[in-house]
Amino acid sequence: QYAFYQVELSRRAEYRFKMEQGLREAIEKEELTLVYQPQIDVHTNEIFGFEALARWNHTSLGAISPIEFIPIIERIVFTACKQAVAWKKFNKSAFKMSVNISPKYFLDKEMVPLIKETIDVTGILASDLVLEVTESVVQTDTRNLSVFQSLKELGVSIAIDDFGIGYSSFASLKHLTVDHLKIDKYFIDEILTDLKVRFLVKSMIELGQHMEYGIVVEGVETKEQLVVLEELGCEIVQGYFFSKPIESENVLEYFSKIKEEN
Ligand code: G
Ligand code: MN
Repeated sequence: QYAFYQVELSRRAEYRFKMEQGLREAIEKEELTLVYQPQIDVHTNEIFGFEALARWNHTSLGAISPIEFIPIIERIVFTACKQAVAWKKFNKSAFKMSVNISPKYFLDKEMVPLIKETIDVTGILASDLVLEVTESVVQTDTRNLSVFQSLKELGVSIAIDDFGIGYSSFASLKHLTVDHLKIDKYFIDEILTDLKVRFLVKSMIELGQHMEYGIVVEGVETKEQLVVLEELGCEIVQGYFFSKPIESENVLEYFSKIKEEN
């Protein structure tokens, strides 16, 4: 009998083990934090919502995005909703809270019940919760379709994250009920220098408008990019030009600042 020892495989398994163990400890020690990046409505200059982003600084693995680890996703969704409800008491006017849901979790049997429980326990308005999913789950796989259906029954909003860079199946957009498209930063990076990119963004915005999806543009870093995006009819913008992700204790201050500006 022969056995092949694959160094790369065991290294990956070891990394995974180390990371999951670290994440468990991080939850216990509460080293894992959420930061919130504002999304601005360019027509009214008001806050459309926030995207909750997890930050975890591991001593030996560095800054890691922990979104693949299911107990972490559950924790993130719960915390983000609880925060949204608390901030809404202060802010009065409505805003949305977006959380990233990994494709792996999207098909986990615990996902829909957990989202339902989170809405019930935190009291967030279902439509104020936006689940961001990447294009890979927007396919006409029957399992995905039934999850989309259940989420729609709960009343939560769904955004297609990183739109345009993955497998965009236009056919599946025909079957699925989506609320927002998030146009990926990849396009915004070149919107000033590449006319083709500008046409692509224009087309995505028009597609969204015809389908009655909200359009969120990610990764806007400069005034010049914003000017072009406004010309193209873009509605909601997220990016360093407006704000980097903010720590939770500074969010109320941010609400006040925006109110003063308007
Ligand atoms: O689409 P996704 O959820 O993967 O993107 C969120 C990530 O993009 C976050 O890590 C956030 O910090 C980052 N991000 C948001 N706006 C900007 C920006 O304007 N510039 C850059 N470089 N990164 C951004
Ligand atoms: Mn996202």
